Amino acid sequence: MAAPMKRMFFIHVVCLQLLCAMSGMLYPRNSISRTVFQNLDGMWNFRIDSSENRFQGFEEKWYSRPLQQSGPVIPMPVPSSYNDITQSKELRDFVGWAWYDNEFYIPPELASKRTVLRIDSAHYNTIVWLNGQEVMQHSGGHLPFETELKNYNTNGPNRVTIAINNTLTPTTLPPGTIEYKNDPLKYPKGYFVQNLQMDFFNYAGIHRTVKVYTTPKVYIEDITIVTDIQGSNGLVSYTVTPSMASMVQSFQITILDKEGNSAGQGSQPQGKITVNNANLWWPYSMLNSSNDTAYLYTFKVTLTSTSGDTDQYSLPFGIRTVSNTNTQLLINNKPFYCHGVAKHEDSDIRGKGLDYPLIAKDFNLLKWLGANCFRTSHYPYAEEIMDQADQQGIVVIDESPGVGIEKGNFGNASLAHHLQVMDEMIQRDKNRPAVIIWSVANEPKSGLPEAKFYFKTILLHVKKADPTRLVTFVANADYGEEKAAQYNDILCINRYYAWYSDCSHTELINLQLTNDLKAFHNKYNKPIIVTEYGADTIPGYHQDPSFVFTEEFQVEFLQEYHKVFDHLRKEFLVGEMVWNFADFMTIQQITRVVGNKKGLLTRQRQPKMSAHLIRSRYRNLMYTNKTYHGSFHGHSTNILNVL
Ligand code: BDP
Repeated sequence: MAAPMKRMFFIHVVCLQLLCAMSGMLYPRNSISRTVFQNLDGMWNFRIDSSENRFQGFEEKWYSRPLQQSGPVIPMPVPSSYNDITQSKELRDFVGWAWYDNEFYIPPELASKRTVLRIDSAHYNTIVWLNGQEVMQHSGGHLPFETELKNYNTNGPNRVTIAINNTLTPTTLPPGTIEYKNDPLKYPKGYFVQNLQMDFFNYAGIHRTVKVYTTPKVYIEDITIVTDIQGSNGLVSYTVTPSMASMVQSFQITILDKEGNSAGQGSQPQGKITVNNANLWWPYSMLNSSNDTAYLYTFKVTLTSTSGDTDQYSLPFGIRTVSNTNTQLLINNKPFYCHGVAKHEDSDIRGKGLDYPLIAKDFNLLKWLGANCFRTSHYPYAEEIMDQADQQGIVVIDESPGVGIEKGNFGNASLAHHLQVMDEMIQRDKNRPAVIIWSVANEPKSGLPEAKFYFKTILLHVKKADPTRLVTFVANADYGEEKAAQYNDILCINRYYAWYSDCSHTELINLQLTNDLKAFHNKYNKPIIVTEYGADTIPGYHQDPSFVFTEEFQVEFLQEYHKVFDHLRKEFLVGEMVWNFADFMTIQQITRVVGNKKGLLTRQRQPKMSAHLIRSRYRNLMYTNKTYHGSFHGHSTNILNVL
């Protein structure tokens, strides 16, 4: 790559200053008053700006006319990462602005409605134009952004142009750096590389759906639901935020059960509704014969405005509580033991693009493995994935894109952006029963003195925004060096004994891991989840006795960890998560053989030997007291039915 990047950074600064104002951003759902009338998924026109300064698109105003008039375009699927779609190495490894455009129609009869353009996620910095006029910017991948469209055509097509820049800098989340290689004997003038501080490929593009939807002019902007349990009743505290409070004539609120019967009502924008004999939301592994797992109610709001218009929105939600003691994680006041996986949004061809068959396959595999939880390592996953977790009763540690925070990433600009991202994430996922823990970061350098203020600020901010869930960052520092873990509600710890240290020596795992976890618990007196442990395994490689990278080694490695887990879960260990659910793509480097191979499954979702081990272990765990709160006698087939 040869190009000075100064202009590109300039645009980053612009993006950060003009972040879209936070609003409710309820997920677009059809109702009697709302229509998602354009789903712009499909083939878009696409080109990258590979000019020397990566700025030709702005200099020539590519947004001012159809993209194909600016030069050659190719068809690019949305949603998808663009990197693996062609045979071009330049496109796969591109750093800079990528341009998309497409057209859509807005029928004249919708002119009286509020019309919104929503992008469910684009990575990383995004600028959007409608018919050549800039309509929004957003900084950060993995989270939705939207804007009301005001000046559009009803008598012809509307052209939407989207420019996306995937450059990671010290103040983006995740952070990265651009490094210029200045030795003229080795590199051409202006040569640079993008350095990543994370272990996954920096896929880019329009990763999730683009939609146009309508609401009435006076609309339900936001809904917040917090639940509690009193005896056999559920307490549902809620706030409904209208777009223009002065224009609201009335609210009608109904809680509907699964059969569509009313389970409670309200008529104020804020209040508390008691649901008698509530069906609680339980993780599927806590199922017993008398409860309906992952029970979802519907919170239906009808707003009538002073002009006589109504807006209606129906939000699924669950009644459940989350809490902890110093040795337990509690869901609905019962001990919950988390046996699951850390995942990635990652697959062949589409990279991080939303893909319904993949979502369905992954949830079937989670159930097949007997996993009752996953972590959205290392960024918020698509809302369609989170919906499945809510519906299928799989608990989620919801993680921000704060991965790889090192020295140089603890400054004020980083902190301000991190807080903004946490707000956007909480705003999006705050009503989801599956989410029980917010993880603000993965493996930051939390042994550095500056980490203390940084994480104290973020963790307290998140706790204040949502006191109903636990907050944490996922740590890998030594317990003696750790500077910020005291602000976590629960400790999430990643460990790689016998892999990154004492490689191959599985006989040391028991001693080292036991001492380490006990020391952490003694120091902080909080429950612990081991959120990562794993070994790279090339499918089809076998050797006995075991040898690193073989399937035998992965099984032996996991089994040694399990011995420690089985001992410590009687004390303070409340969860275990294998790294990783499936193999995933990384940058090219000598420690990665076409990606990270620590999956229980291949990237194509076929099981390695270890998947069978975990499947057997997790099924057994479902029968232990710590994951299951009811009586099994005579009903054990219920568990098997849902797998
Ligand atoms: C951990 C990171 C994860 C990596 C994993 C590994 O949290 O992102 O992929 O190590 O090296 O430290 O496989």
